[in-house]
Amino acid sequence: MLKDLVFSNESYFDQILCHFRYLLTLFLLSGYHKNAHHSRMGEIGTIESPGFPNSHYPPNVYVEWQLRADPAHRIRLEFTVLHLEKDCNNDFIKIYDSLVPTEKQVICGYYTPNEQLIYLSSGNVMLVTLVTNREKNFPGFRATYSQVPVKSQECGGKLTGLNGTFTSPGFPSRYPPQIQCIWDIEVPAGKHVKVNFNKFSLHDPKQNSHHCTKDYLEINNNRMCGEKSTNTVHSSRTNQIMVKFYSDMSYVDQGFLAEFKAFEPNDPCPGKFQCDNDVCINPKLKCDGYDDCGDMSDEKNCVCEAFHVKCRNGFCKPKFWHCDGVNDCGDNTDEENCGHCKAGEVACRNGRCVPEYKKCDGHNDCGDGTDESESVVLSCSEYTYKCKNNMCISKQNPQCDGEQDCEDGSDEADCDCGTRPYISSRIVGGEESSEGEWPWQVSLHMKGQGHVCGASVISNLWLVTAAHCVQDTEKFMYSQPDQWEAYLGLHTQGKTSTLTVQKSVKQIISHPEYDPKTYDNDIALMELDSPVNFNQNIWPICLPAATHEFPAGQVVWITGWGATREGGSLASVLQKAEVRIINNTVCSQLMNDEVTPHMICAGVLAGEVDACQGDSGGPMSSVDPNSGRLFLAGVVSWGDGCGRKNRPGVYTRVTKYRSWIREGSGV
Ligand code: 4AZ
Repeated sequence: MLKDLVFSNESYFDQILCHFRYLLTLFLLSGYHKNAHHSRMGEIGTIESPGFPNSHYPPNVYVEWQLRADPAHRIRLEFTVLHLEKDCNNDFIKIYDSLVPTEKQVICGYYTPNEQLIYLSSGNVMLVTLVTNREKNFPGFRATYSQVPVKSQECGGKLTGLNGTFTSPGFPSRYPPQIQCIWDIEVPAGKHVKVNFNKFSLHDPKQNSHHCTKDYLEINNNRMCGEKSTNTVHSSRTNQIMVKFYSDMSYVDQGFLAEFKAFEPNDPCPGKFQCDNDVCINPKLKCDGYDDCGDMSDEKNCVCEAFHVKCRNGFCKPKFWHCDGVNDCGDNTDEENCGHCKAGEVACRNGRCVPEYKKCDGHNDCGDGTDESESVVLSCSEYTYKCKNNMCISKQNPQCDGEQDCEDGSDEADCDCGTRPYISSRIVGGEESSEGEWPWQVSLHMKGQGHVCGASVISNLWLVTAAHCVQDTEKFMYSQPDQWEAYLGLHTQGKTSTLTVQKSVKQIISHPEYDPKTYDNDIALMELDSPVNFNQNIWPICLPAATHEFPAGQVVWITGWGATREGGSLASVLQKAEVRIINNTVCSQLMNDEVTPHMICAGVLAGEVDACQGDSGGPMSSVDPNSGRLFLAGVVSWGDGCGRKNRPGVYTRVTKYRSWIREGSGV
């Protein structure tokens, strides 16, 4: 999101340097284009990068668009498509709150919005520039501009009554620079008032969120900035509260959406549980093992039940979280007595235990490097990553993490995967995804039947799916490539866009040891009849190395158009759901000992969130915490119904098939 935008509030020297760089850029550029537009009331104009949407933008161009509005109006600029090179030093757009590119107010960057991307000017002018360099040109951007009366976005004032909402000016657009608003909120005498933020995003790369001097919100004399969770509540001790919002001339963010509510001072949460941070929650959520308040206060002073682990610090956590590799208690109680390592010891990946004080002491005490965060070159084992030159390193999941660990750089080769070039805008218990959020997700249609299975894009020619999707039945020849149509870049079934590509299938390679009785080795490769051009809705996911670890407890995402409840009908819009990896031993106990080492389980053991019929073959995507890239941790395979309690979904463990995939597809 906005974290990718870089704002420069330059010093005088920086400005001169910047201006010099700017002139040099113009000198070196092959194309220099200047456009001027005046927005009229009620009209929406469009600006787009050269060649858009038919071709990628050209190399070495500087294009500028001067946008003007009538006096007392702001320019509203909304990006509908934005797909530039990720490195902001190479190709970038800058948006200025003036007409010349020498002013301080600069917003620059590459962007992967998952919300609306709208900018407002503080006055009636705005300048947009696009600079591209020689290499790597991408599809570009399209944006609409219009004018909005400043008056319609006036902010602040007196708010009265029992409840109401207020927002930063223009929300959900980015608020304009240089603005100040003061809201005076007053509820009936005798009551107190609380303000709850449903959205709060006042991020500025030049501002520390503990010291808010640039853009901030002030409430009860407390300044807030940065990002806040939706569980942020401020209460008054009287029937009044004052809220002040300030934005400086630099970087802008999306702002906030706030709600105020009067409450009885002696009963702040009628019928609900009051958290220490003044949030009110459903009383059923107290002591359920989850931090529903956001400050853990609903998980304190609990009496643990038989299905709980009793943490020393008083928390109760579901028993299934015992020894899942995640310190759920906070004091590690749930990760103790998990086998052989004693308290105060580190468990090495190779099964050894070493004293905790030996962690990061520069010695490879485990022997496999687990206790040292830096890469150590070792003899190869199942716990090490093998570089192309056959050297092995100890670092966990070093692949495409942005740091070169292998001497030959092979851990950082072939890394154009697992990112989401652009996000605009079943699964049981999920929610609708945004367009472009899962660009590797494929919908496999059987001719005459429509959507049957999911798949994942791993290259411009190859997909990974489940073997059980491509087995013949009495009625249908699912193993025949000519029976399938693959839809890439699809969001809503039946609604193709210019970014959707339909491909025929040339070849299907089902795993030769797929066992239809046990679902062991439930994986297949599909070759498209011709290479697909990647776009913002079509992009490959990274394949994990054989030694990549997806530890129990890690959050992963499942996506698909499968049934939204057991026995239900397929989803029309691509659904997503967040689940956690479950330890194989625990999973096998829950699933009748039917989970093999070639499988990986994930789910929410409380039920309700799961993959279901029609999601099969689709991805279980895991965000690598270091690089932010998504890796294909699993392929939706089987389960006992959908969303049942203590019945997680079972997925094909992709790490087990890394070399099989390479042999079959070359990827
Ligand atoms: C299926 O029938 C299916 N709950 C896929 C996943 C799950 C259940 C059924 C997991 O394709």
